[in-house]
Amino acid sequence: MSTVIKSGTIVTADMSWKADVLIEGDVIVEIGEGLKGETELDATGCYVMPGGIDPHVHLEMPFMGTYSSDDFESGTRAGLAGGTTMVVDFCLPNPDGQGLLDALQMWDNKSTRANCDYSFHMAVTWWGEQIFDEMQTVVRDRGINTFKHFMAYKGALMVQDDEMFASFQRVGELGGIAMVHAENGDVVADLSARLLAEGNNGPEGHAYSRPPQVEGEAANRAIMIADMAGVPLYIVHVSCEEAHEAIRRARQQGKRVWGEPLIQHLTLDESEYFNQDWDHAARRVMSPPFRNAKHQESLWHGLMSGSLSVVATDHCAFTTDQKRYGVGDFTKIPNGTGGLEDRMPMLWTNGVGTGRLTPEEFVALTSTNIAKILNCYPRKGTIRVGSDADIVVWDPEKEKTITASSQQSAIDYNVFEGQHVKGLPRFTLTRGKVAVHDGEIRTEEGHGKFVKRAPNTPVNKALSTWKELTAPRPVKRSGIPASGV
Ligand code: DUC
Ligand code: ZN
Ligand code: ZN
Ligand code: ZN
Repeated sequence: MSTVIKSGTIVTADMSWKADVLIEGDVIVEIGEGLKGETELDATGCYVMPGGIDPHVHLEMPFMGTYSSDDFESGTRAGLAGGTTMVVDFCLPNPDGQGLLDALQMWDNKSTRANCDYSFHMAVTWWGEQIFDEMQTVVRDRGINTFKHFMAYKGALMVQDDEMFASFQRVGELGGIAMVHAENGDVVADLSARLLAEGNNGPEGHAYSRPPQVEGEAANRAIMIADMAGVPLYIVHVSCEEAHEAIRRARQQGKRVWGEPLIQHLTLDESEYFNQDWDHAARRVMSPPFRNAKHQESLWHGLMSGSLSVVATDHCAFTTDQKRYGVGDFTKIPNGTGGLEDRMPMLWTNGVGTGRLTPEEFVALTSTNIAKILNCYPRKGTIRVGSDADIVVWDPEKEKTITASSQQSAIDYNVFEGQHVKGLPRFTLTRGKVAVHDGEIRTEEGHGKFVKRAPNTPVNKALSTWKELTAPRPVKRSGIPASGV
């Protein structure tokens, strides 16, 4: 079965050119002029881009006393509707001692319903010999090379610095990448308790309890710990200048550190929490919270200058009823917002449409960069012969107003409600199968396959202080440390 995408402009992270794309089965077999196939998709006036990769989603995740409401079926359907053809979900072992392999079994079961390809990151939610041992199996046998650590959610998912340091060293040894949710969980817990004691129990308390400093401090700490452990570091949901500044500095110092802002933080601000009705604000409660215009500008500049590498969603959707678990206590509002269907159109509209980003940069930020970081490039993340035919045919003239009533996600609202977007998929293909055909959804439950990702070899220790740390130490005289030690 062959399909040809005719008369479009191919856009990769490198360049754009006019050509047809011929697909046989799952893969791209030819790129050139005048190609023929059994099925023809007309891409006149459109860009032909690698499908989006969303490296940060939580589908059917047990969290804060409930489960996130989009599962692998509705979540990947939403992604495909918006031009995303691969998602990476976080496998979260129960911190009460569940092993990594047991947790993976649960994630394997849930993910069989995926409409598009997917992979997992592994979360390290507690530390012990079992975790140390199983990490090797996770990397070598299961093809998962990324390990996430929560520096927040005290008493639940949070790990301590000594655990993080031990885990980071192990990840480095195995050729993996450490990831962090960077927020100082101790400070958040203290501020939350104080706010509640003062009677500030509404959703705006959530924003007050997580100021930019808690994120900047944790991002800095994670960078320094990663440096000492000799492991590359990926910081998820970077929302503020303080964390961005730490990432910029680290990168300038030659450290392998990447930052991932979310489309929500780029386009929605803290006014969503203040002087709003309870439901409106609670539906937007996520961690980190939305920030002010100064922070948003910093994030955009990071994308434009290359100090921030990837735009994701942290898609973690809860219904209004679920959000209402937190009436009277904002710390019980399930944290999370949706975005899978809207990431690509919102970034195109607010990035390319405003002249901040070129189409090539858009491709890099939504697909190519993360495929390279996660080690699934060029199978994913580009348009080239031999690559999987995960493709979005993007119509820059197609417009809509985002509204919950026509979305794929299973929840009853949309945080982007009323936003006008220009730039939408005409066709989305997942490994050669047309999943979106001119507005019509033709997804196939179970079509998605797990994407294995090999560790990075040789293990990357290109970190600034690594050599200093391992160099012979200066001799101590009469118990007084030599200066500089
Ligand atoms: N933040 C959220 O808002 N939801 C899921 C987990 C997270 O870190
Ligand atoms: Zn997080
Ligand atoms: Zn600017
Ligand atoms: Zn997350």
